[in-house]
Amino acid sequence: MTHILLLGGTTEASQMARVLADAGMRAVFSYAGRTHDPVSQPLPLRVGGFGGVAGLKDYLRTGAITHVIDATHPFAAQMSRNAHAACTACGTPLVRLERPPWTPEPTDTWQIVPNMDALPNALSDTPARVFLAIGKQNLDLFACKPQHHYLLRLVDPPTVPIPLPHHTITLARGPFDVAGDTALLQQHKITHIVAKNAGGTGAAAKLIAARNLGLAVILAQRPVLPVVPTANSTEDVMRWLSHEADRGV
Ligand code: 3Y8
Ligand code: NAP
Repeated sequence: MTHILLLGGTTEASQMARVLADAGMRAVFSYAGRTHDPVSQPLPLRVGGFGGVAGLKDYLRTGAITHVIDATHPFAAQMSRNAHAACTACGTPLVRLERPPWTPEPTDTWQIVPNMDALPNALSDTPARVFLAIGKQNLDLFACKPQHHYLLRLVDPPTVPIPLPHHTITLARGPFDVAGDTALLQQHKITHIVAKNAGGTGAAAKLIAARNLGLAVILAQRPVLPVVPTANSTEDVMRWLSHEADRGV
């Protein structure tokens, strides 16, 4: 009896949940519980960590999970690594639903750095007005560059002090659009965009707005993830599921 664990938290995960629900497939949608009021899903929900690899293995076994779809964000590297380790240990088929990274247009002069830690040093020392569109989990990286004014876009109000002396907070949950992001960048007189190369459509608007306004863009490359079967669309995932079914999984 098929029972799918869908690791969520992205636009693609929500699209996948809709496809699985419409196909009448038995599945559970998993959130980490990072936000107060996540978008509802057309599948049964579970919220919170599993308790590392061991906890996830227990969940796979006790939940009689037959397949795992990792549709987490490309920067949710720990979850993806844990999913690979637990599924390998349990012999549970795993597929990662991923979206391609953003690529610059010929006229773009994006600065690409290898990882999140390299982002602050990509900023010059001259005070700038930076749209720091990385959420709230890595803001401390920028404490070494207090001279800039940072515009922070958060899903929920911060629960701890922000380690940046000059900052403005805007609360919003994507997906975002070009008109809104253009207005935001102009309103705050932004000179630089700093972000993760998340890919996808939900957060691309800021890059298009930056291109239109001629602003500097600094992007962190994605972490390296374990090699697992991958899918670039919900259709690919459904084909993978039927192929696994043909194999008797
Ligand atoms: C909890 C679920 C959907 C999914 C929507 C996507 C699009 C909008 C763009 C900017 C960048 C950022 C952030 C972002 C985007 C989508 C997608 C995406 C970036 C929600 C969600 C959860 C989270 C967690 C949250 C992180 C934060 C990152 C904000 C829901 C809305 C910056 C990533 O407060 C916190 O602790 C937030 C933490 C991880 C990164 C960070 O380090 O702060 N996402 N985002 C998921 C869970 O609990 O499992 O609340 O509804 C989902 C979405 N966020 O179904 O429509 O697919 O990428 N999310 C980044 O790209 O850098 C915003 O502002 O331009
Ligand atoms: P992470 O650093 O890769 O994972 C840290 C721990 O959080 C995991 O080991 C796991 O805890 C728990 N976790 C993560 N995703 C989970 C999920 N979908 N279901 C259950 N537990 C989960 O994760 P993250 O970067 O904080 O991302 C958390 C969530 O936000 C994910 O759903 C991700 O898709 C979403 N998201 C992240 C970003 C981003 O920029 N990182 C952007 C958009 C959306 P245990 O070890 O206890 O199992």
